[in-house]
Amino acid sequence: MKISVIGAGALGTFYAAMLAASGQDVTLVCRPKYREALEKGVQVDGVFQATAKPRISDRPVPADLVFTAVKSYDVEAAVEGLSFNPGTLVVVISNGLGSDEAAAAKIGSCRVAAGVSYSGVVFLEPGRVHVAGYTETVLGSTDPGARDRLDMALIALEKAGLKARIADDIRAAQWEKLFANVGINAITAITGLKNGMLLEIPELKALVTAAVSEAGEVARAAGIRVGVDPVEQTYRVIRDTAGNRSSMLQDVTKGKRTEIDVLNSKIAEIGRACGIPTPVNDTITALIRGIEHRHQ
Ligand code: KPL
Repeated sequence: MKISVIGAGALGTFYAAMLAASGQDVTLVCRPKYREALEKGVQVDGVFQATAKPRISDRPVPADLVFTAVKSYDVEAAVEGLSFNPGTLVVVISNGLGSDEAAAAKIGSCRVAAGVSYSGVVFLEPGRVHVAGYTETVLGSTDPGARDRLDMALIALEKAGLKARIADDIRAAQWEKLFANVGINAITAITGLKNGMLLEIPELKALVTAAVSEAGEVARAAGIRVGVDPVEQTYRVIRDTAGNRSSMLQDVTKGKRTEIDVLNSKIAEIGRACGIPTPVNDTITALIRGIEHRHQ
């Protein structure tokens, strides 16, 4: 089976290295400027250790299983150039809501699954990442055609030694992860702190709790049946990824655009549509917008 991983950021490098190190046929698709560095090999350290030499390409290659590990705002462009065989499954690994639906609108929902990744992966340099904590990948699709192919992705991840499972209700699974991202990402990006500090500083713990409680109310109003308590779930993810620098903290440190649109801002947007006020998420969104403007 041919696997391709699109995106050589923290998550893409992590998945490509783990899959290739387990002997699977993997191509890591990256931007041309990273090609030379990645051709020397990729390396994971920390909780997982792996070195591998996946094939490197600066354009999409035909594959049976594709993992996209790009930012939510780059997903549509990433799937646009793909070529498929009749059984190809594209697993869109992203934070927030809507990326898999955007991919499905471009390439057809029967080819698209969503991947929810709980992975404390830190990008060190092109080809090198550090895993600071617990990792798990939850897979699922709302399309029966894609659901039939999910085992292919599950088996590939398990062969790579990665914890993975298929969710019956992928939308609920995305919301469960969204709660954690709403509580962690922007507040760590604003404060510059690692995830674990959010439970150490009482005022920040209260802020996390307020942001996630709002998100829980919005989910209920939107008719999402989540199987977890939003706040407890967020505290659990904070503990599991305590040593991690969140992806948004890594983005603002590099002066990059953040994923606020699909996280706290998305909660505010759905809240408005459902008539639920979200002052805490509105404020957090405004602060991140300000930080993004610093770099323009
Ligand atoms: O998904 C993450 C992220 O940083 O985007 C968590 C789980 C919060 C780990 O840092």
